Amino acid sequence: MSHEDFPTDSPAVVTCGLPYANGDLHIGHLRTYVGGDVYARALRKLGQQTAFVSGSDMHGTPVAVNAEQAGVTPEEFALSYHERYAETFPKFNVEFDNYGHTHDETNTAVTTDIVSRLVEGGHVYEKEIKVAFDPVEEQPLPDRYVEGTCPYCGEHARGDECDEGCGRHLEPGEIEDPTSTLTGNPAEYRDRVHKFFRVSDFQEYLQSFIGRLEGTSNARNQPREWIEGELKDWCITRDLDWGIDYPEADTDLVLYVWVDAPIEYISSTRQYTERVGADEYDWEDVWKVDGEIVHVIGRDIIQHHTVFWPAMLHGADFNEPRAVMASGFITLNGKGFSTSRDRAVWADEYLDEGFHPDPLRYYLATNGGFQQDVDFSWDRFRERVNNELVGTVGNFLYRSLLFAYREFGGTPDAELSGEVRERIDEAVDDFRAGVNDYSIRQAGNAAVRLAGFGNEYIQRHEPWKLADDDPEKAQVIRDCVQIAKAVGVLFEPIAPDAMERLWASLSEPDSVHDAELAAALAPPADEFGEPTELFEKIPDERVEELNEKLQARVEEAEAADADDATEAGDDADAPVADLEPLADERISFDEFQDLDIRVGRVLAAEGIEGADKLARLEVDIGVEQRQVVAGIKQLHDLDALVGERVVILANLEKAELFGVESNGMLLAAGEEADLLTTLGDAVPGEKVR
Ligand code: B3M
Ligand code: ZN
Repeated sequence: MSHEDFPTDSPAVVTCGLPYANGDLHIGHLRTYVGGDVYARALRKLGQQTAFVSGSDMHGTPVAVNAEQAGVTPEEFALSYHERYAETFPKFNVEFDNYGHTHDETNTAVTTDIVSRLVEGGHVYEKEIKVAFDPVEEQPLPDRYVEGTCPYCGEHARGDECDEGCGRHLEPGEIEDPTSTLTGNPAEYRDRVHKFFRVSDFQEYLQSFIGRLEGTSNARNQPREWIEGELKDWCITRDLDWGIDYPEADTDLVLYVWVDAPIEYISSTRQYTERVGADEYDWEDVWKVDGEIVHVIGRDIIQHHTVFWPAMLHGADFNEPRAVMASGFITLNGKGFSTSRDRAVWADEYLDEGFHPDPLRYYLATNGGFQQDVDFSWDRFRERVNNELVGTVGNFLYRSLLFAYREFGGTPDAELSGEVRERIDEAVDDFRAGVNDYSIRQAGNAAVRLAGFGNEYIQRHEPWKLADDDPEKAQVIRDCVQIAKAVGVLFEPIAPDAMERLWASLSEPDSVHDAELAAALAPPADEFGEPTELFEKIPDERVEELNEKLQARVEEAEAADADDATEAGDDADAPVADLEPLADERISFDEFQDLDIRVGRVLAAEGIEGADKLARLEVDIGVEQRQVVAGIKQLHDLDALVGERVVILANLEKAELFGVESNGMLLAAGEEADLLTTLGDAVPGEKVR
């Protein structure tokens, strides 16, 4: 791996976190897969050789528990979901080069090899630990078979993760007040011998790795705290029948699901090579020599991908990841998705309602930065489809190509103007920068902005008012056809199907999927036919109907499980903020006026040494420059904040934090310190009222 800008000479692999094969997919899941697919396509646009792989996560208690409830074997259960996923992804144009699963022969072989290498390297040892047992059923209770209290934050936690509190991975034996999720019986801890991966061997390595890691800032910053503190060793075996056997004849332990799951990234790449041949794409080159490995995941599994996984790869002599892109969660109308309450927009449902996949891809990829939480609502969906996809992109493409077709039967004979050439170059640069910044939103918006420019350009020149023999008419239309072609190239990662249709309208001989950035400025075909409209408006009534359906469904599900209180634990796929009650007491307007709140612009931001959470910011608030200290070190990419508009409480009394004076307070919302900014162009120093 090079750490040079893409495209590089090394082959890349883009992977998506493996979905547990244990339930239906909803659009919250799709965010990661669409994100990965857009990113892989965008890399190819740059000319980067890229494979895009994933697979189903078949093992572990998330599958075993659900299979048991369904009354079938875990294998049968997981395979049936695996097959469904393999069919569903292509329907959203999420086109994996290989989609395998963790229970197949390849993954069993690769996992056994990697674990054996770790054992040979002396990184695995045996230890007696306490594991939870159901004393009535005489059954061990690994992972999701047990719930209780998180020892770190005191919140309710389940199995191997503190899913409602601090998000930490929990080792066997760590959960306090354990009870069995199978029977509700209080569990007891018993001694068992298990295998441990000595993560602490890799502390120094991980510290240097994290300095090199690219990707979204949450994935690069969050692990610092774990890696700088004491690294705990990791229990890699479980008392379970379902999984890959620990490679040692005299144990009946299986490997912990989080060991063989990421290894599927490698196995899936290998299967791809087995299909296309090593001359075309060599998995060993990628994973053992110098591949550009990019992992696209949900933000709840950052620790696995930035601590355990790179340590395993390094210990087994494999390449390290170049980048981790961790997406935020999706909420639905401001609240968490809830599979058990049926408060979700299901992948199948979206398609059954007759929607095309491209608009959803557009929404998921560009509605917020990849690492930000994004809210889905049918209203917002309609708004973005109607205004941006139809209003900006579709409108420009259709009107300009229709004009070209009617007046010239294709591309008029004229030179491309300097202004338009430059504007297309700018869009291409913007796209390329987006890819190198791991921002699919930026890459996607480059095309939308270019189409916006096209609309403005055609409006400015009003070619319909020009005489047929006026050379300006041919010129303007020639320019517009080129803009349309460039939009086709740059928007393909987001809307592959619509852009393929555009490509056909332009009589391009090859597929837009294979077109690289240079095609944006390559001459368009002289002749082409009548274009078709590429995107469809969503009528208001449709949205009302969809909202009503969703609400009715949620009410029905809530009524059905009103007295079933035991489910609370696995309810929210995305954590919903615990909202504080509204303040009882009112304040007067005068009291509000006492707060001197100002717009500011960040001039500099850096972490305070020795402090885990604190950062020091220099903020221009118009009248003067202020130094403020804020608890955002791990929550934001500090470099990226420079230049951003923020909101400051300017007349808060000064304080000293970690020896640094804070002269004002940065305003932010929620646990993740979502920074307040302004929608318009307020300048530093303007008062907020
Ligand atoms: N199967 C799903 C999750 O925890 C889990 C991902 C594995 S990625 C190697 O989101
Ligand atoms: Zn916790």
